[in-house]
Amino acid sequence: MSPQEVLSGLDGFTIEVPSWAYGNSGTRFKVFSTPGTPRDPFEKIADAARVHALTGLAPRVSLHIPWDRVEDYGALAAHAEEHGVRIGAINSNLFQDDDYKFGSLTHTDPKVRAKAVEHHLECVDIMAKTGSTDLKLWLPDGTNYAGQASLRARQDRLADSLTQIYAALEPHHRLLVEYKFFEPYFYAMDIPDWGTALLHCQALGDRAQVVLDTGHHAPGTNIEFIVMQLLRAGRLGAFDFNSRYYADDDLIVGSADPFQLFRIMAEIASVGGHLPESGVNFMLDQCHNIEDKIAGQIRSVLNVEQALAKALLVDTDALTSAEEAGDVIGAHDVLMDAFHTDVRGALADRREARGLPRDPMAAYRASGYAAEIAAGRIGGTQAAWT
Ligand code: PSV
Ligand code: MN
Ligand code: MN
Repeated sequence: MSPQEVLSGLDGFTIEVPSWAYGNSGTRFKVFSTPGTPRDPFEKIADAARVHALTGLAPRVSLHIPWDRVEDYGALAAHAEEHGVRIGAINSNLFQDDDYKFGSLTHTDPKVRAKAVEHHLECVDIMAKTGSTDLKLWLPDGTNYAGQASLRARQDRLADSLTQIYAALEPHHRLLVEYKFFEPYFYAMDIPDWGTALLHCQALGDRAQVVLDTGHHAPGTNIEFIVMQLLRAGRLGAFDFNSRYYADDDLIVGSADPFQLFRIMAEIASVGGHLPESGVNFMLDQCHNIEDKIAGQIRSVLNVEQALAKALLVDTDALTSAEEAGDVIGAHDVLMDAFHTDVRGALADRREARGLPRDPMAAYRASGYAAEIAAGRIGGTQAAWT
């Protein structure tokens, strides 16, 4: 097959961008503001639409409630459509309320749990108004000290809360459950790992699926193994892509370890998990504190595209033969050949053939958009929870 034929495997592949990547966010230390930062969700969507217009890869924007609360969600969805994108997952927020000091969906007090469930009902309502089909839940609950709370009772209360949330979904909605092994609590998170997330999803039903955030694992974790296992179980609902050196760094995906991103995408591509019908939502979960936000997002979606392109180049027949023959080095070489292939020219050709700029980053820089928003938007807001 020619490179262009192989790369036709990218047709239909899309990446969802987070609204919070366009706002000022990203660290519990100094948050550096960028000139032109959006002042409201409408402007965040306008910026996200730029990324899609230049790359053809990012037609959806995730919202985060309450950061993206507006009066008229229909108007926000219409605004997105006018800009050539649409609303993606609705992210709930359980980590900024004093009532949740000792837990939200796991809290011992039924009133606090009811409040946390109610917040998700608001999110489901927003889904109906915006056409979103994914409700994404990252549970920040956990404990700092052994004996602080009953680990088991917290799981039971969580299961009950999740059941109420799941019951509120419409038939075409999914519940995406994210896990994280540490932070904001450090002894035990209540959904620390993919096993816990999977068990809750399996108890809820088919439309409950796991979100894998690449920054939410201990150093050295073999993430592609988890990807494979969740795909086998039919429960890989989504990715939160980002890059990390130390913790949950939320940096540009593929920047620290492009090889890891390739290995993940190779697992995905080996079973067609990149195809739209697989249902895996490839989202970004990133913050851009010192770099230009729109450029950061362009680089991110291009990094994911590039990793997938390389993954599609893997000679699967040769790989299987080598694996079955016990040819350890031969099999590894097949994978590395694909990884070492420079696909940038072929991807530029493909973009050009689709009426997109060959070099989206250069096109963005030449467009004058950054200067335009810097001049037009004074006082961009702090978007996040730093
Ligand atoms: C916190 O770790 C976090 O980064 C989670 O990954 C969520 O997906 C995100 O915040 C937005 O709520
Ligand atoms: Mn995440
Ligand atoms: Mn995170």
